[in-house]
Amino acid sequence: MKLIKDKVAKLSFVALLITVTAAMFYAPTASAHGEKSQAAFMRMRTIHWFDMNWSKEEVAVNDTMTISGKFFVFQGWPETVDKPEVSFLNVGIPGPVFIRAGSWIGGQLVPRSVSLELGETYEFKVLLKARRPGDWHVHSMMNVQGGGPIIGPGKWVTVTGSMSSFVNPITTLTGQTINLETYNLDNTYMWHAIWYAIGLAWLFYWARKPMFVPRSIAVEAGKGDSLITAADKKVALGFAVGTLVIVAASMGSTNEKFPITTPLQAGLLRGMKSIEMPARTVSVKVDDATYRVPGRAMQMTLTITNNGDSAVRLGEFNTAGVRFMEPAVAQDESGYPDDLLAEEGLTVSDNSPLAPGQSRTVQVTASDAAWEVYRLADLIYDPDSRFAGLLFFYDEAGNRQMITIDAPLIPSFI
Ligand SMILES: [Cu+2]
Repeated sequence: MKLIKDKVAKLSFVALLITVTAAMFYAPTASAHGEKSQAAFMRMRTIHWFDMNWSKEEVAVNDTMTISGKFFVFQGWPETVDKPEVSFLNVGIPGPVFIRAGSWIGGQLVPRSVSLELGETYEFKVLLKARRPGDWHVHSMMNVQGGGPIIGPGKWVTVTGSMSSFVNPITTLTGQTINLETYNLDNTYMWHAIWYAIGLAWLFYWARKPMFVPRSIAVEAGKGDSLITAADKKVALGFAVGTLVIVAASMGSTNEKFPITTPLQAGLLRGMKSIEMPARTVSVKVDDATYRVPGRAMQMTLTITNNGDSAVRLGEFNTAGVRFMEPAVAQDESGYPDDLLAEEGLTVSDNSPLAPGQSRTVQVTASDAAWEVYRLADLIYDPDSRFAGLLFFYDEAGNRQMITIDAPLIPSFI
């Protein structure tokens, strides 16, 4: 009976091993990446992405496209998230369906982390080369140390062609041209197989002996030492010495084959060039803001003062990549993703041009299903229910001015 139990235990162990191994090799394609489950305050109060442009909606394997735009590093950065002192400009895509061929902030190449300043606006561009065919949701993204990935708006891009034709040629510093996609792949497979086989041999050596229950009984009876024989010790020593010999020999031959190597480059770039934004001549005070849950609408009372020399009108409210437009003043012609664009989402109780020197209190409503679809309304369940966003004002000449707002949001359930 005990023998059968032990056999069952062993078989289950092997089955578990096979399952875990299989799971490592099985990775189903994910079509979205949880952008909606990222806390709303993270998306609304950290990095504000705007003027986004995806250069193509369809791209063939090996062809390139760019995501470009601007981002504003919100000055009211939440206390619970680390400041963007070590940040990395990235893209949010489902796995390596594109390769990032280059990224720039303020025209400077940023292959490494950068330090960003709160309250500054930066211009960015990411060059992508298509690798895997399919429909992919392509986002901009900022990885912030201690803050996690902060995702920007996403747009669907179709990659056509065949992945087998994908190439990624680079020239090394020693003048050799290699295809990174397949470079030394056989060697990689071989080493995985070797270490896997050694690991399996080690497991099977010990698994053929009594396991779990008999072992536990022996240890409890104070006979734990008798479980390991002199032969076992020799085998273990053989494994240890063999491993060291393989590592030393292969390291020696690799050093001989590749005498020149450089370490992976890391470090921090400081003093990134930010954009000089037009001087702010409009000031906005948020008197109150409520979110009406049944109407999926946010209502703000704003007191707007125009200190400039041209009359202004409110054209857009942008938060977490969702754009609420006042169609009489501003329309989108950039092909912004539909689900993030509320073309008629912004209504202003009195949006007649506000003359220079004048001040006016208005009711502004931003309504769209996106509040719920993008789970921005979850904000109201936060212990610190604050919202933030960008307001865009336009003067008579069509010049745009960006104003940030940041205020508590009070929910209304009726
Ligand atoms: Cu997405």
